Amino acid sequence: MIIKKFQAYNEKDAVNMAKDEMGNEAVILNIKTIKHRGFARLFKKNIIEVTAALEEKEVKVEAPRPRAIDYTAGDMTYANPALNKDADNGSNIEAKLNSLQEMLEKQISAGSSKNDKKEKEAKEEKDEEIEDEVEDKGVNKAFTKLIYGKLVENEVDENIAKKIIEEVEESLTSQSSLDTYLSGIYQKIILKLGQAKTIELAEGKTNLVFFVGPTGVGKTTTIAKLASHFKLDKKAKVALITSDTYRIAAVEQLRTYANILDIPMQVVYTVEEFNDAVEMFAGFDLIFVDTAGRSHKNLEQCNEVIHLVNDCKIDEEKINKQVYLVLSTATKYKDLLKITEAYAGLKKYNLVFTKLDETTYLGNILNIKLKTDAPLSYVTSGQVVPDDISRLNAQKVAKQLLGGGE
Ligand SMILES: Nc1nc2c(ncn2[C@@H]2O[C@H](COP(=O)(O)OP(=O)(O)OP(=O)(O)O)[C@@H](O)[C@H]2O)c(=O)[nH]1
Ligand SMILES: [Mg+2]
Repeated sequence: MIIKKFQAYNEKDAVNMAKDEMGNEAVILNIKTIKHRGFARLFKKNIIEVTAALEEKEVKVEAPRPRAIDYTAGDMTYANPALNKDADNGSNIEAKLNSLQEMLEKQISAGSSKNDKKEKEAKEEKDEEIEDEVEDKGVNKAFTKLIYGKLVENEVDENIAKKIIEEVEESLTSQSSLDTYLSGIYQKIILKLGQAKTIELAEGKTNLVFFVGPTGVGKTTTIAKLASHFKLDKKAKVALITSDTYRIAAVEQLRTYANILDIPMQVVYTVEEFNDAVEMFAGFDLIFVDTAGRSHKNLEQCNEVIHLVNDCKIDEEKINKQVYLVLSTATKYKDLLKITEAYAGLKKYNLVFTKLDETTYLGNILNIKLKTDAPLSYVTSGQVVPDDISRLNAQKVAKQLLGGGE
């Protein structure tokens, strides 16, 4: 993994610097505000430091791989008493996870390459500290089991949890410390979650944004939240189209939001009417398309939505089509798998996860991201329009999956 830091006066510039240098695949591991101390803080702006990482194609194995892990065995002790010294119990791991941020920063500063002389010296000091730790510790089986247990408890698929652990262990030496190990797992999860891809206004083009998915997951509410954000905060020219004509209440629900936000709305029954509506809204920045919720058990109904998305007539020079598959975090993993299968006909889509306020276990976000390879985008965590929505924060999700953070 390549880790680099970028500093700017605001988060956006720092993230852009990271992307310019490391490419779009770079994933943000950490965002830190560096405040000036003393008198300087009165007239100097704070600096935002972004730490970005990039997965290397080939994983270097520095040492022979540790023994295969028995994830289920109850035995937590080693014959060698020196290893037992570090065999964490539940409360110890909680403490480590709670100080994950601090620990991570230490690991990142030790691992990232810097030219600055002073920073080089500081790095060497840190390296020594870490080497000391490495010497008197050692990743042990009990710790591995606890990490695995945490991930599975948070509903990460067992095979995915095993894979993450194995991949991290491949890059460790048998002498690596628990802190190195834990931050390796944390960083690996962030890399697997990937960079969230959200709506970006494109100059001179209309973003045509479809929201599709099962019944009642929050498609219409999510559209209302985003429409409000883009209209009020970004001053964008926004329009709505709904093809959900199966329930009168559905049209009325969207019309209510359209009226409050003073946004034009068109109801369409066929693909032809849809094409006309898009033409009518030519020159708008954003057109949100609400679709009828479809059960994955009724493939014919799912295919109707897929047909609209795939077969509508789009002038690619003027229109940037994006599709968001909306899923609820409260849905069971097996059902989520079936849902993504039912919507597989969508050629390209991003994932929105709703109702994070209704569950503590976020494993499905990682599971479905890895199963579909579709980028994650927004998460919603309540019914309030427009507040309860945000860009998915991979650091937050990773911490939660490891049992730390909120
Ligand atoms: N707790 C919680 N409820 C939400 C969230 N998002 C939406 N809801 C609620 O979920 C219910 C369904 O939301 P809708 O936006 O109508 O869902 P939909 O996907 O458009 O539903 P259909 O059009 O019937 O398929 C409403 O009561 C929303 O207020 C969320 O993030 N958390
Ligand atoms: Mg709806």
